[in-house]
Amino acid sequence: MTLTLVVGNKNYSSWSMRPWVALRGCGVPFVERVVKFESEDWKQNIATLSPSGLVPVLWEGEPGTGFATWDTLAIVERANELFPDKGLWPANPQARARARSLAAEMHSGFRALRGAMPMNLRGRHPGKGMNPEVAKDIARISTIWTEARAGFGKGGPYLFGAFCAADAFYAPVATRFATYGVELAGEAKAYQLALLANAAVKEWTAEGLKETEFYKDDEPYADPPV
Ligand SMILES: N[C@@H](CCC(=O)N[C@@H](CS)C(=O)NCC(=O)O)C(=O)O
Repeated sequence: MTLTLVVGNKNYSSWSMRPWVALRGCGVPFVERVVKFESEDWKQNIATLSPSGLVPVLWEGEPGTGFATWDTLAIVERANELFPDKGLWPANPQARARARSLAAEMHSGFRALRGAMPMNLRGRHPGKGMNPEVAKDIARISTIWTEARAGFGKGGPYLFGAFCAADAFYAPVATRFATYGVELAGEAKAYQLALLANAAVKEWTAEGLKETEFYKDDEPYADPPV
């Protein structure tokens, strides 16, 4: 049964990036269907391709008629059920619970950071978007990364040693820190660099950098190209 992951623009769609990087990084086989925001393709097909009208969506079988799972956390959980041996979550029960906590905290939190520093792989806006609420989010992220590395990360460079879905959830944060020139320190910085060097993160990023669409809503710090 073919799995198809429906995703949006790779430069901008942080929600799309998370399950794509999780599945690719853990070796779950899938094909992708990119639907660019505001495109004719989106207008014509998103209602068929996405029950929620949002991306990402994972289809088992034919996109549009097969079985759909939408929303990033649900997609990762479904992929984990289909491929329990791919290590989407750590094997150790406490590490697994902590990995889910970190992914869920990303999923439902860090609104200040997400609002003021939208994902934009090709953008470089050092210093933009910083405010006290964003600084609080960054401090919290730095703390949970450092604690996960110290408590569970002995077996490799990632939060729980080997790469898992929790890392994928923070991949768009690692790229935001590069876009907005956020400088971390110590173990958090080392982890950010390890995440940016991950092959799946690099593959998604390389494809995002080729995109040329410009969406004003995602570009609060740039003027449209002339
Ligand atoms: N909580 C959802 C969020 C999905 C989401 O907001 N997707 C955005 C793109 S990053 C989207 O599809 N926007 C299109 C629209 O609002 O029309 C998830 O985790 O998948």
